[in-house]
Amino acid sequence: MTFNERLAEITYAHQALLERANTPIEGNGIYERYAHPVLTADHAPLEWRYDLNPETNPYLMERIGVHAVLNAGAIKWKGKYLVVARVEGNDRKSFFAVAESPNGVDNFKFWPRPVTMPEWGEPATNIYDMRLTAHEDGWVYGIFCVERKDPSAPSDLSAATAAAGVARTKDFVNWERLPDIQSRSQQRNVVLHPEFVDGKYALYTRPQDGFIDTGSGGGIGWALVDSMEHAVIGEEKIINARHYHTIMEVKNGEGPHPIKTPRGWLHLAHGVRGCASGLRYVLYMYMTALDDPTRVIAQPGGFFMAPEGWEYVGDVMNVLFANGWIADDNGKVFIYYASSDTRLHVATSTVDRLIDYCMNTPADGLRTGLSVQAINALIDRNTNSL
Ligand code: BGC
Ligand code: BMA
Repeated sequence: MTFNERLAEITYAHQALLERANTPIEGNGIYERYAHPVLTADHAPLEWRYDLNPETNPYLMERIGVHAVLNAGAIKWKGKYLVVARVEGNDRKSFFAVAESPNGVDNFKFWPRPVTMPEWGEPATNIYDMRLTAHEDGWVYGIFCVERKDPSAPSDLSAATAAAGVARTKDFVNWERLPDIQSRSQQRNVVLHPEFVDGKYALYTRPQDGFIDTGSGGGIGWALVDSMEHAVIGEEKIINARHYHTIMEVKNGEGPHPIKTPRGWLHLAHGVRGCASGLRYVLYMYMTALDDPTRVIAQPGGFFMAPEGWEYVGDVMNVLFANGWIADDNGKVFIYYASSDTRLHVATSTVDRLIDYCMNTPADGLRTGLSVQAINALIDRNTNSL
């Protein structure tokens, strides 16, 4: 095949992938999954991967491999559905890139260049999992994990530290980097609440003992800080704790910032448990009170979404992770979730259905006897209503 024939072929295939229509799949009534992922490694622009000059690349080989597109922050902006995805190269470095869609479910297209994130302090080895918040102060903030080699363990090549990086933008191209959030512990899942609380910025946190181990860090925390320009986490209150023999026995973390509804704040989070095949990441939901975002008012038992079918397979198996969702003015909700650290999907629902799910799904009784009791209570109601 000549250079030009090959170029025509890969250009055609890329275009066809980007324009592929997506269709919802009926499921459990709570949400719909979709036939295709919204972004994959193959969506990365050809200009990022190929040297398109026949002189310097006569075989038209890929020069820079993109391996995965996953965990994306999301926001509705100027009528478009925008995600700031974690893009991971074959070199295991991840970075951020903006992609936009006219309808939220297909035709996602990356902007011409990935985000050039300014450094702060010791340059990061890796950055990932951005949570976007259009704050009432007028800025759009991105808070993300900044991973660096652990300086206290120079000979352990896996020893790393995780901190929360902060940047803000008005156009998603130019980012103003602010100092990393100061915290007593390492932090990977920090999320900015969209409103001031008692005149302060409010953060969902996830204190952890080490880089991987959350240890004594009891769950999703909450902290108020005076400024995002030099945020310091002082007092941290655990608002959503982990429990033995639940879907979040080992770790949990806030997803995107919660959606404000008349009935309370709707939260999406991830829960992790350990099993023989490794860590299993699933998504779960809870609600907190409108006048007090730290007070849990509903928490359905078990997971909201777990890997299904081919979602189970990927670079890091058995993982669903979400750090972005969009609530439209008409109440439709677009949940952007990644499967197995490999590709990004969408699921849709509505604010009303998600509230119903949270308010009317039995809570986790934390033991098997109570699970059976909940089923019997449902059977009784169904029998009486016949
Ligand atoms: C990976 C993340 C992962 C974290 C903890 C990092 O090196 O890039 O995807 O969440 O380690 O396992
Ligand atoms: C981490 C997260 C994600 C990732 C997950 C599974 O803790 O921060 O980046 O999806 O593990 O590997």
